[in-house]
Amino acid sequence: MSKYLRIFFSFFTAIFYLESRIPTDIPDLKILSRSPEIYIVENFVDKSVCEHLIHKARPHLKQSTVVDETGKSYGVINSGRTSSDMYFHPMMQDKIVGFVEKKIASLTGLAQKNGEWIQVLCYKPSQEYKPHYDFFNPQTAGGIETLKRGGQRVATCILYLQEPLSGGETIFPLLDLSITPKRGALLVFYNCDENGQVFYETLHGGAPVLAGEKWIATRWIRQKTFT
Ligand SMILES: O=C(O)CCC(=O)C(=O)O
Repeated sequence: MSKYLRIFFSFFTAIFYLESRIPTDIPDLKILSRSPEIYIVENFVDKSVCEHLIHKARPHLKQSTVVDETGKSYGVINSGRTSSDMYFHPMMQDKIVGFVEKKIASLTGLAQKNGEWIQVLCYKPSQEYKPHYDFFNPQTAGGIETLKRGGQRVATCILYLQEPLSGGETIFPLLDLSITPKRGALLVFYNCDENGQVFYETLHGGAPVLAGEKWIATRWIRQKTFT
């Protein structure tokens, strides 16, 4: 490669890295995709944090729902999402929940106040979340309603609290990516750019659990303060 070509490529690469929202110098961080940005941080929290979140969440679990496209209610039961879940709404938050929220904000550089309440999910054998998008559709009444609460979901952060014995991978079918849950690891992906332009490659889901129980905590981060 000629000297000029090399200079051109180094310049281009430098610009690309400057624009990336993937943090640098984080131990145990593995980049899974640069566009859209997807990465995982192993050992993000320790076992005691995972166990605490599961213990606190367990008595409050209810059948999971999805955004109601008609905008009439907050959530509707959908055969594509068969897990159970609960939200750590402000009345239920404690030191550990605050610790996780702060740690995610510090990793991503995205303000803590922009995060939705952490949601803990439990999948039992055969339960799954079929491929879907986390960003809201501004063409539907439900999408318009949810967008009012802080804008688009810029990032999704999935903290693995307990790995199932088998199955339950987080999958990105359009990117041919499959992530095996590992307790304590945090998966982060960006659903849109800074202007809210969505990334259709982020189609993702939770594959059916085949044995054991899978527990995760999800933190979605909006463009503005979540209300
Ligand atoms: O269960 C998983 O691995 C994926 C969860 C998910 O898709 C979500 O919370 O949006």
